[in-house]
Amino acid sequence: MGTRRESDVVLERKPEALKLPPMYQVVLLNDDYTPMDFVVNVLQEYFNKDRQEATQIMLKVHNEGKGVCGIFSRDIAATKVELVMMHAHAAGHPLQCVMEEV
Ligand code: TYC
Repeated sequence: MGTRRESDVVLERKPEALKLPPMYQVVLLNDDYTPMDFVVNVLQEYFNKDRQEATQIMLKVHNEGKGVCGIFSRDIAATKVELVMMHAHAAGHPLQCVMEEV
């Protein structure tokens, strides 16, 4: 109690159990070969976007190099990345999809 000296200050860590789990954004990367309509379909089928929002995200990726498709728990994000990559590569497209901690 009383006056706190600088040497008394401790950094308190949030108890582990109360921390929220980390979230991950799934990101599409641009390339020169994957057709635009294929990317729009991916956004509709795997990320539940309507055609208009899917087109906006695809154009953002095309113009800026990357774009966020959605934010998920780690397992859901990893599954989305895997499914999108399998679908793209099975169709012969070099589309890249990655996850990044938010
Ligand atoms: N740049 C591609 C084209 O001109 C379109 C594209 C958009 C590719 C988004 C990948 O994640 C991507 N056909």
